[in-house]
Amino acid sequence: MTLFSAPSDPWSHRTRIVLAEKGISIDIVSVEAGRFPEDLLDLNPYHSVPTLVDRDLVLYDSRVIIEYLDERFPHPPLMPVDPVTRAQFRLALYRIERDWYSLARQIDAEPDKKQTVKLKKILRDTILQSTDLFKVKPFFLSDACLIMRSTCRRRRSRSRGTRN
Ligand SMILES: N[C@@H](CCC(=O)N[C@@H](CS)C(=O)NCC(=O)O)C(=O)O
Repeated sequence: MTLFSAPSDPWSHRTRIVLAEKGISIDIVSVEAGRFPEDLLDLNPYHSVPTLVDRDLVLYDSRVIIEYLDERFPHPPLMPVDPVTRAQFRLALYRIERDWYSLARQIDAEPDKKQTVKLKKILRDTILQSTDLFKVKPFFLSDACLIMRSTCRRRRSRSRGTRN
């Protein structure tokens, strides 16, 4: 399995968090935005990263890739079990995509430095406004939200010099 991924691309990052959490071994092809290799351009009509190649299957769009990985490698499961929490989880992802990722995209595309500083401040403020959401439960949304939980756990173990 191969993942085309860009080092500063948040959509590639979230795909790689899922790969790491599930312990999936994969070849990572690191590409630079705007300088994609021919094989990636041939595989993906939208010319975007992340792009996953699993034998004959080619997937693009991080959400599509992440859902495929979660179904193909079910352990540990990243989605909660009950429909209400699943829906809340999807809604939270949708809001993060609309409110945070859209700003990240604008920052990336903005040529003017002053405007970039402004946009970064808006993004920082938007994230800070959400801190109450993170305080509601010990981990984002619920105990079932494994992506956040494992990321936090991984960071803690790293700072303690242990891994679990
Ligand atoms: N909704 C897509 C967004 C992917 C996306 O916009 N990726 C950017 C990251 S740089 C990209 O590949 N842009 C095309 C380019 O830079 O040429 C996803 O979730 O994968």
